Amino acid sequence: MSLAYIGLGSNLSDPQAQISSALDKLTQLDNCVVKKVSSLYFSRPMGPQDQPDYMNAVVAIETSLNAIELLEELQSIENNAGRVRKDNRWGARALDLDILLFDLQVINTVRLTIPHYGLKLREFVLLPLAEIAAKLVLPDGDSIQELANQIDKNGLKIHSKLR
Ligand code: A4P
Ligand code: MG
Repeated sequence: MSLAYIGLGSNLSDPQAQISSALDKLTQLDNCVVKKVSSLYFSRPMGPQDQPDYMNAVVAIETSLNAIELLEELQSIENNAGRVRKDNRWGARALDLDILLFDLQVINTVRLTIPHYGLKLREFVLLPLAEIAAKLVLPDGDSIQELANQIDKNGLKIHSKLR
């Protein structure tokens, strides 16, 4: 079994409901057990500012899938949430599910970059991750808690409990 961390984000079509329903779908996946769930966070958009604010969360799952198989499951959950893949980088979306970490694996292929390329630069990833995995250390030796302490919060707030 592997331990993976997944980042959830939404800023369209009732973000809170999107994230809550994505969590239900993750819970229902065969070969995956949701182990930890962060709070739901309210965050300001990274990237274009003419889009709604986001809700973000991070969950830890134990899985017998490999990283690519997990990506495929996550993409089908995104597609079922009505996500339309557009060529608008960092634009608004109903649901975004990113694999942040997959054990201590380092993967650099066309389809997958793990750890996620934005992990260390995003307050809406680092703070929820530190909430559920304060002692986590990245493959390069950096501590999640230290990165979370250092990053600019940019208005990030806990909105509510997710579970
Ligand atoms: N891919 C590669 N590595 C991964 C990974 N670790 N996890 C590939 C998931 N996917 C990965 O993804 C494009 C391709 O990335 C996939 O086909 C997969 O093979 P996508 O979900 O279609 O595209 P995207 O998410 O729009 O791409 P991008 O540019 O990576 O978006 P980001 O970086 O996720 O940013 N502001 C706030 N406050 N909160 C947010 O959550 N999110 C974004 C999106 C912008 N601003 C935000 C937030
Ligand atoms: Mg994505």
